[in-house]
Amino acid sequence: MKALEGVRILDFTHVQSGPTCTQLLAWFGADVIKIERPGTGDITRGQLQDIPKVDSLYFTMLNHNKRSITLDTKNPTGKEVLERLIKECDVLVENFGPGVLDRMGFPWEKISRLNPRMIVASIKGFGPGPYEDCKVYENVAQCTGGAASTTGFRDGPPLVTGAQIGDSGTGLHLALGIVAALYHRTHSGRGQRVTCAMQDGVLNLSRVKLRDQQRLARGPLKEYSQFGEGVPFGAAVPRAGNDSGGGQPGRILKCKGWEQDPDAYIYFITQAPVWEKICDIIGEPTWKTDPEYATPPARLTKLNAIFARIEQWTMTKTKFEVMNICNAVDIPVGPILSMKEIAEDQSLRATGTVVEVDHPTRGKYLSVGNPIKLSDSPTKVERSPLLGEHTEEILRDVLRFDPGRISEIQQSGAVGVPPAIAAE
Ligand code: CAO
Repeated sequence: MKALEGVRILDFTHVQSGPTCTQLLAWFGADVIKIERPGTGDITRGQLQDIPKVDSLYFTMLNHNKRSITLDTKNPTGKEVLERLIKECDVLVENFGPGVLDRMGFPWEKISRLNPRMIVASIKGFGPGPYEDCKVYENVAQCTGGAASTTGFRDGPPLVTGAQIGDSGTGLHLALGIVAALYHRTHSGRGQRVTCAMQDGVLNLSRVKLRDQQRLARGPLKEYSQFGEGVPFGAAVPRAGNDSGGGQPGRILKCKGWEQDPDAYIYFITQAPVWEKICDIIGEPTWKTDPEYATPPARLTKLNAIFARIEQWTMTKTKFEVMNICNAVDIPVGPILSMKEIAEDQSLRATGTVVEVDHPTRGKYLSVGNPIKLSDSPTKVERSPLLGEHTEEILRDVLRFDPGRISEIQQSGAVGVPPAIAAE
């Protein structure tokens, strides 16, 4: 039995943040029923399409293991169907723009009246306050959550990161809130609202920078490279390039082949406990005892020179050679892996973190599987649904409508026409 078997999710999510959350719940065994607008469905089905008229990878990679029903929730019959679904489900998850659910005629009070055990989980861009009515996408959240102002190089503009910390990060936060509320319901017998703002989610992931903001009031941040370089600090936490957030000096260094390969680099950390081993590996044994280099405070003003010397060594090796040599003596390093290398990595395939999925109209494609592994509830990644693929099945099996009622609903225009599914 799967961890969340028996939990039914009414999935009103779209684009990336909400679908990340409901996909995780589906991977843990919940029955996720995705409601989509007839005709178009989740907008990402058609975004960044690499094969004409085929659900995009953007959509398929965020909507595995779900069922899809098309439903016009502004149509009176559609509203009746939605009411029935609310009574049959445990959790409603949505990431509509602010106020959409209320305008649809389904505010929290009504949902709670229809089903007092229902948990309503929402992602919005901002929490209550001056920006609560704003629509928000990934990079807006990265900028307003403190990540962009602390990412990048000191002498360059703020940078966003490729990791989708605003969307997927908030989806992860919401999933935890839902599971906590489900557990709470086992005692209280009641549902509750779970909300997560993308700004808050990003700030949570940028927590160490708010730590540094407060430390800055008590003096310069000595572990930041600019301290060693004698560059004064301003009023706010600066961008720190590739310095590590944990206080151990670290840099990204070139490796053999960097002239041709944009990913021939490695993250190298001069952690104090392994300093002597580093000195031996790079051929500077005297630095182990030389008072100018032997202690972390003595090294702070010489980090540029130290990393230049380490890089002289890393440039004679491939990033994988550096990885093997250093890890043999417990020096942690991080080769910069390209997406191509990750896609081809057999150990990630073996653990199901990278999976090959078959899709009736797309064929085979790669996806990221469930990064969270439960020993008694392993994840099997199933393809994403076609638009409205399960409409009839859900009306019949979940809502227990008879054929006559199903036909009435279909004629009312509340549900779309199911797709012709190619033989799988
Ligand atoms: N049937 C009928 N109408 C439907 C429907 C359905 N099944 N599903 C959605 N709609 C309607 C809504 O009722 C809404 O109509 P009104 O504006 O008339 O009330 C309309 O679709 C638009 O919904 P929306 O505001 O959620 O969508 P948008 O494309 O305008 O905005 C987004 C998209 C993501 C900016 C917005 O949803 C948002 O801010 N969400 C919260 C933050 C978030 O999750 N952002 C990350 C998205 S991933 O980068």
